[in-house]
Amino acid sequence: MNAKVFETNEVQDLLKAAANLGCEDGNARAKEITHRLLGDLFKAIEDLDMTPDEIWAGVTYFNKLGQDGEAALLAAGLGLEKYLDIRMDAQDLEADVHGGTPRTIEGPLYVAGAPVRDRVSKIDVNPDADAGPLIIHGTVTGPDGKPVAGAVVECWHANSKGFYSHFDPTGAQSEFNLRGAVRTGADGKYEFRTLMPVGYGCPPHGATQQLLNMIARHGNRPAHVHFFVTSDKTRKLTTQINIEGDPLIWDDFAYATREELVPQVVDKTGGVALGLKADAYKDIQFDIALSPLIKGKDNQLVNRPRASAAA
Ligand code: MBD
Ligand code: FE
Repeated sequence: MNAKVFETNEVQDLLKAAANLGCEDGNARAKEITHRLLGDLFKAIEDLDMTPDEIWAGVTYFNKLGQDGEAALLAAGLGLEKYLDIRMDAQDLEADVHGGTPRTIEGPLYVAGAPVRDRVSKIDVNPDADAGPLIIHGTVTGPDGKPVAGAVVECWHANSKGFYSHFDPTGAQSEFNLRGAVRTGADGKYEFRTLMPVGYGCPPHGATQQLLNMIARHGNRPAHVHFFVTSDKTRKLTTQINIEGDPLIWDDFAYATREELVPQVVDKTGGVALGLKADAYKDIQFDIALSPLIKGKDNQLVNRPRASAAA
């Protein structure tokens, strides 16, 4: 079909009616976004001459996406979440905010409510025969380069199957396994004693993987560890580290890898004295530099619905 209808009054009026632009009631921002997104979709349907079959396949896809609870997973996989980071990075440059540990995406698997401990936390609760011990530690510094006391470092990561507690389809993990929070002391230091994670893969029969299969992409992430770092005097940092040597480090389906976020993994001994399950362990030093509040405020704090549980 070559007939062009998008620019006709009939279609333009339909868009305005659908977004309810003709009256003052309702949320003006919601109307603006609805009008724009719907218009962009209508235009794309015309430009690409999408068939009714394709449209209904897409509508059906949204139903499956919701049933699978994967909308936020798809947002990560399609680079939408990365795009938000690119925009925040650019806003920082414009506002002359430089340096500090780079942000990278939060992802959909955070759970609020992990127990907060002072300086050190052992966060592996469930045994995991296939995972060796790992210590992640470092110093949190502020914009002045000095250690930050009272910063809260939260971390969360997958087990040796690539599954996260709270979202584990096998039900094998207890609440907050491999999730923890540590408050720094005067020296700004934090430490997590845990087990080595393995990379995540999208649920093989879920909506996200279904789309990725159609476009010949994989749905895997390299092994990684997530962090939130908060303190009164700085902006909240959302970031991750990747485990050095993972073959997917530069092939992450969620585009979260950044050069500064691949710290060295060092072999160490003395784990038994530290309460680890073996004497030989892997050690990662990840120092965290926080960025300043802007006019006393965190200008980029992200509010999104997040899972929570009681510790
Ligand atoms: C993850 O563990 C993750 O971090 C992201 C971004 C998406 C899916 C699973
Ligand atoms: Fe993750």
